[in-house]
This record gives sequence, C-alpha cells and structure tokens, in this order.
Amino acid sequence: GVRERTLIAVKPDGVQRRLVGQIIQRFELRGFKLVGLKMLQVSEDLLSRHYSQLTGKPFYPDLVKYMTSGPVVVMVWEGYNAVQTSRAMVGLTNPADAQAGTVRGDFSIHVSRNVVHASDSPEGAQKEIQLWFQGQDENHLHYLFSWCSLF
Ligand code: YYY
Ligand code: MG
Repeated sequence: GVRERTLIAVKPDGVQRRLVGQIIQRFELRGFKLVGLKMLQVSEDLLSRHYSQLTGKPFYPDLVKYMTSGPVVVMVWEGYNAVQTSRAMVGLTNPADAQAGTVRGDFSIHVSRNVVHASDSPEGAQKEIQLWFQGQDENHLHYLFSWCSLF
C-alpha cells in the first residue's frame, strides 16, 4: 500500500566505510519517507530473532561476528510498495549477482560483507520493525510518523 513500511539497516561494514549518507540519499531521492532511524550495537539475542530462519545455517556464526563487529544504522522507510522497491534498490544477496545501480552492486563484492539489510516481505517488515523499534523507540517512531504526516 501507499503507507507500506520497510526496515533497512546499514550493516557494520557500511557504517565503517562511511556509506550511511549515500544509502540514505538513495532512499530519499527515490521518494521514500524516513520515519525512524537509530544507531546501535546489535546483541546476539536481537540478531537471532532477526535472523530466526538462519540460525542453523553453516554461515550463521560468521554472520553473528560480522553483524556484532560494530554499530549498525537501522531505519524505517515508508511509501508506496516500499518493501519490493527497496529490495530492488538493495540488489541480490550475493554482490557477485547484484546489478550495478543497486547498493550491493555498487558498494560490495562478497556475500559476507554486503553492506545493507532490507526486509523481504510486508509481513517480515512488520515483524522486524516491531523487533528493532521497541518501547521508547517505538513511541519515537509513532511521533515522527504523525509529525511527518503534517506535510
Ligand atoms: O535478505 P538478504 O540479506 O538478501 O539475504 P538472506 O538470505 O536473508 O541472508 C541474510 C544475510 O546472511 C545476507 O545478507 C548475508 C548472510 N549470508 C551469508 O553470509 N552467506 C550466505 N550464503 C547467505 C547469506
Ligand atoms: Mg533476508
């Protein structure tokens, strides 16, 4: 829908490489509205809930090391078809397969350092937004949302 929301995170490599601004700019220029943003160090507990389908995969231990190696910048973006369009903007999971013009296709070379996360379905997005923006952060999100709606 018009007010669909998705969760986008700049992973630790993206933050360390100073790519946050360029990634935000792509979403702003495309026409999406930023309705939540914070920087945090991810806990293993949060990560295992976020990646609950992947905890049994052989690469999961390395994924934990990577995702907890430094702060991430997590955002909620809103707008028409936000989930599907952001997946297209982010590109395929393996940067070797990601097209030029996508975030991963332009900024990364290996699946274990692919710079960004993007929710892959509206249901997944809703779950992830609830997981990453809880309590005070959730109030902040709602406040920002109504404030942004004024114009
Ligand atoms: O949604 P997306 O990030 O594109 O891919 P997922 O299949 O959900 O995997 C999450 C995350 O796990 C991926 O972005 C990198 C990492 N990963 C990996 O390191 N090696 C793989 N073979 C598959 C995924
Ligand atoms: Mg995924």
